[in-house]
Amino acid sequence: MGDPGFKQRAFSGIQPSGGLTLGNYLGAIRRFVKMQNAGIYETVYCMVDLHAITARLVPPRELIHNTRELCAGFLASGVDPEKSIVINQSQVPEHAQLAWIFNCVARMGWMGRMTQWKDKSGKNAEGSSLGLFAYPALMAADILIYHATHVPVGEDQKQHLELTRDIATKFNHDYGVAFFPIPGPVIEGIATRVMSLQDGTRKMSKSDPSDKSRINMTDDADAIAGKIRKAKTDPDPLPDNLDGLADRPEARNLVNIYAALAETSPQAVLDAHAGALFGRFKGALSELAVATLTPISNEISRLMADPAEIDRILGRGADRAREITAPILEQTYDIVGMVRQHL
Ligand code: AQP
Repeated sequence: MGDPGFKQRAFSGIQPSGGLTLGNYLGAIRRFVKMQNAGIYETVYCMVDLHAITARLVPPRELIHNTRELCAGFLASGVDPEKSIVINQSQVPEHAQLAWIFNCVARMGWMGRMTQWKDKSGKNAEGSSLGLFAYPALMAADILIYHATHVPVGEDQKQHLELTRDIATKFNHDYGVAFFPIPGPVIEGIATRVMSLQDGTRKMSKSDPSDKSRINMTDDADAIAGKIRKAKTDPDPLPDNLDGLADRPEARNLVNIYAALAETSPQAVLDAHAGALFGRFKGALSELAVATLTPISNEISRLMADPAEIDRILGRGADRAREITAPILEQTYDIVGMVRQHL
């Protein structure tokens, strides 16, 4: 996986479009930390604030708060700014500059086929922002401005990553170069798609209008327990094997969440809880979720008490990032034929 001709570098980002959810944590951040600590990759992790304004106008104060809180969530979960480059997208202007070049490489038809565009624009494509339509080209730029080879993401981002590969391939082909790597997704584990607590067929999401549908990483113990208690389930006991969860999306989701939090397999969860009714299983899940998440939410609160320190970390991350991104943008401009003054 990844492109063997390039340095092993992982890039991933999360939108500060709302508070962090358990889906973001299990599907993305926890794996960011594993990749950071694997000692194989250079890792770059990003608050993608330019993406966060594509779907709706986020009030400026809210965007600032969300971005700092997201950064605090990264750090509280184990992302270490000494080991990883931690940045805010808008502070590294080469992301948006390369995105313009990619807007001219990507085809309208490619963008129109993206399921996220279809889902988020819904029946109102005419009234949606151009930024929402062009979102995947900016995402491609986020990744390729680092020549990243690996991208840890949840299942929902797989299609966008395929488009990133298409853009890199077309750029290389059109200009007759082997300049951009063809990055590979890192989608592994049981929590690549954490579902809503209220509807097991929909992804848990920060922008779901119902707060009961998700566990926020800043929820306290009572809120976590209350949401798990009210999570939609069915009247049947837990089965003893995975086939027994086939047509029970809500039950499967809670088993998967338990397994992901406990870092075990869904079958091992069933081995321990087969025959239990949901009242009892939810109690065990609450205990596990509270024990795992409370230290993180406490640490987020501690970090948020010193916003200047968060801004300093992001500023330093941007300086380190630009040592990589500025030369890659210059080389891209050279390839494309933009006149530069080389000193
Ligand atoms: N439910 C989920 N299960 C597993 N992984 C998830 N991710 C998001 N939701 C889940 C992963 O988190 C990373 C960051 O996602 P994002 O914030 O850039 O956008 P998103 O996927 O659109 O996440 P949300 O929470 O649904 O945000 P909104 O509501 O603003 O659109 C990605 O790696 C994603 O796969």
